[in-house]
Amino acid sequence: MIILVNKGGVDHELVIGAEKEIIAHAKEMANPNTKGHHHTNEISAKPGQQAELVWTFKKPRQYVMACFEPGHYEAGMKGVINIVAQKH
Ligand SMILES: [Cu+2]
Repeated sequence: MIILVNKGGVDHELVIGAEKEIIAHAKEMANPNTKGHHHTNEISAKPGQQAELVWTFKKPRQYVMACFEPGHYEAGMKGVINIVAQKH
């Protein structure tokens, strides 16, 4: 489980997935013709609040978590999660 704690003064979100996919989704959401919709791979928190996301990493690969509030991703609000296969 991932807990997003917003200690800042503006809204933030956390979207998780393969980088290409979440960037494509961010562009889609930035289009004013797109009706708001919610995905299971994203949570958001207002200032002083927190949100929880339960996420299962299905395969070993690199995932990215990022915030797509306007300008945030561009400002570097992202992190990389490397999932590696378990060795037996
Ligand atoms: Cu943000």
